[in-house]
Amino acid sequence: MEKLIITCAISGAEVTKEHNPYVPYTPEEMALEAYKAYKAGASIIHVHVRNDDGTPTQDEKRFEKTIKAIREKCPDVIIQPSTGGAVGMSRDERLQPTNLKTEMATLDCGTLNFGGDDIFVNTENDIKYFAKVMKERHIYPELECFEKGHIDQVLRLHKKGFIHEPMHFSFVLGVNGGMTGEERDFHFLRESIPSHATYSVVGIGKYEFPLAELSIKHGGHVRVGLEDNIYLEKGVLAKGNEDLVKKVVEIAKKYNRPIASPAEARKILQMKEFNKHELL
Ligand code: KMH
Ligand code: ZN
Repeated sequence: MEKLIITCAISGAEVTKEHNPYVPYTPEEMALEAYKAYKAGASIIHVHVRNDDGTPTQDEKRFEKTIKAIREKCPDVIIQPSTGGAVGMSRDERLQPTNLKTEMATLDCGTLNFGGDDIFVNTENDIKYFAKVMKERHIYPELECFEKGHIDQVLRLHKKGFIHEPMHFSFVLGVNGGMTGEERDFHFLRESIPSHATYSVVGIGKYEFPLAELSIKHGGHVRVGLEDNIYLEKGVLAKGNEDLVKKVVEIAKKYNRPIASPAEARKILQMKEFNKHELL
C-alpha cells in the first residue's frame, strides 16, 4: 500500500468559533493551525479564508495573505485552496484563488442540497469551466464528489475530454443533503472509480474517523479537520486541528501505513507537472 496522505481542512466556510473556539479566521490564526496540523502529519492543507469577523470570503487578496502566512511556517506543504467557497457564491468569485500560483485546488463535481434552504450549485457547465481554468493554470484538481452521481459526472466529462488524468477523487460523505458515510457507501464509491485513480475520504461529523479507518485499511487517503468535524470523540471538542490529525496518525499505525511527507504526496498523486511554477 502507498503511504498515507493526510489532508487537513483547517477552517471551512461554515463552522465558527461559537462551534469550536479553535476555528481560525485571520491569516495568522490559519497559519498557526496549518503549522500544527503539518507538524502532526498533514501534507496537504485545504484552505478557505474568512474576514476577521469569521464570515466566509473568496477574496483573492485574503487568500494571498493567508497562503503566504502558511507558506512561511510550512515551506513544503501542499496548499489546496477551496474553489467551493460558501453556498451562494458565483463562479468567478469562487475561482479567485486560482489566480494565485497554487499547485492544487478543489473542484466540486455536482450539485446537492446543503441543509435548510441551501443548495451548493455545481452545474455541468460550472464543472467544465472550473476544470478548464485549473488546467490552463496548471492547478491539480481534487475531484470532490458528494455522492455516486458526481463520480459518474466526472467519468462522463473525462471521456469527453474536459477532465484529465491523473484523477484524484475526494468522497465527501455525511453532508446534510448528500450521501451518508456508512461502510457500504464507502465501498460503493471506491469501486466506482477507475482502479488506477487515487482517492481520499472526507467524513462529515460522526463519519470522520470511521471513514478514515476504512480508507486507511483499504489503501485510500484521508482528510480531517475542523471544517468537517469539530469533535475528537463524542461530546469532546477537538482542541485544534492537530488533535484530529494526530488521531488519524494513531489509526494509521494500527494498519502499518506510514505517513506521506508533502514530497511523497506529490509523487503518489503524480503532481509533477502541476508544480512547475514557483509557489507562493
Ligand atoms: N463550503 C461548501 C459549500 C470545497 O471546499 O471545495 C463547499 C466546500 C467545498 O467546502
Ligand atoms: Zn472546503
